[in-house]
Amino acid sequence: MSENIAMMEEQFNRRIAEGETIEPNDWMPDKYRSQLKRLISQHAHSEIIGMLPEGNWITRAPSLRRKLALLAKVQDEAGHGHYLYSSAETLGISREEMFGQLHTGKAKYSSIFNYPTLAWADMGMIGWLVDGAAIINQTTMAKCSYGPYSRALLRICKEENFHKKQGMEIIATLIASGEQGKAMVQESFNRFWWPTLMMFGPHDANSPNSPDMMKWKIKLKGNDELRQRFIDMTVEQAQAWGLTVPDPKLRFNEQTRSWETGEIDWNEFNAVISGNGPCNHERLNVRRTAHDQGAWVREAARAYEAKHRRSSETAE
Ligand code: FAQ
Repeated sequence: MSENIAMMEEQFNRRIAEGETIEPNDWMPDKYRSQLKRLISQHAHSEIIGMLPEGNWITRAPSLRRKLALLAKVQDEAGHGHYLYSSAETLGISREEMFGQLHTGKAKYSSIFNYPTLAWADMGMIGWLVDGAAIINQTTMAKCSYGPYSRALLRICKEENFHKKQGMEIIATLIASGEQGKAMVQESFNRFWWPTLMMFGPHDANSPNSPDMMKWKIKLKGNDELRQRFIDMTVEQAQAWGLTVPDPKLRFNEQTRSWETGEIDWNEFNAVISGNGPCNHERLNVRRTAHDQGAWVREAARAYEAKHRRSSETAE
């Protein structure tokens, strides 16, 4: 490392330690930049692929009110994808490059969206559990060191809060409808509980990205601490609804005042994140097809932009 770079890095680390925000034109170490590109683009892909499991139920929502709410939620996820892709672009990566990484399987997206949505109760479960987990992770990261990501997350979290309440309302309504509705919720809970715990990533000891990310305050808390926060909050909500957490090893530790769970099936997690989960192929195929079918829109947008550029140049 040249002396000059070493000095810049020292100054950068000092800025981070003092809680300053890093902005796109500031100097940053290459690895800080590449970690952010990876993290933010994966998050953007998660929002876009995350539209698919819920999109599946728009035509089958049980009432007009539910259909409107679900449509609005899925549109919000598209909006989150756009803020996040824009935020990643500030680091010098183009949208086309990010899409290429998604479509070739080079970039990851959240494991949770590779599970099917088999029942209407799953729409409640996604709001309650998946948005609930996303909020815990993202409200913490909203205080991260990179300005454009932190600002995008502030807005995203406000909308995710709405999404969570929408999901909880679906669940409360199904439970209040009687035994059949409650059984539908329990069945969905049984399928979503473990995959939701996997959203927080591997244990800290097996998380290769955490040391750099925490040193640079991209991540402010480890995967295990955030997962535990989610478990403690959610187990009590499940109990209040009379639901059973599908984990025979679940027990309350009086000393730590928190809930201990059985072990996550890491073989399943590894299979899902390496492309072999229940819906990986289907999700990517839908996404690639949508991208191909949208080629004419991108072409028209480019032609429109070029025409306007030419006419403003002529006017000058
Ligand atoms: N799924 O070293 P770590 C949402 C990968 S948005 C897939 O611990 P890191 C909104 C990881 O990438 C949900 N891959 O990684 C919504 C790495 O592989 P790589 C998405 C995972 O980055 C709601 C390897 O394993 N949220 O839900 C997963 O330090 C409803 C080693 O892991 C975000 O993206 C996983 N679960 O920590 C939308 C938030 N976990 O890249 C629609 C931002 C780990 O080296 C409907 N992301 N991997 O090849 C994060 O906070 C972090 O990326 C973690 C992982 C915590 C997910």
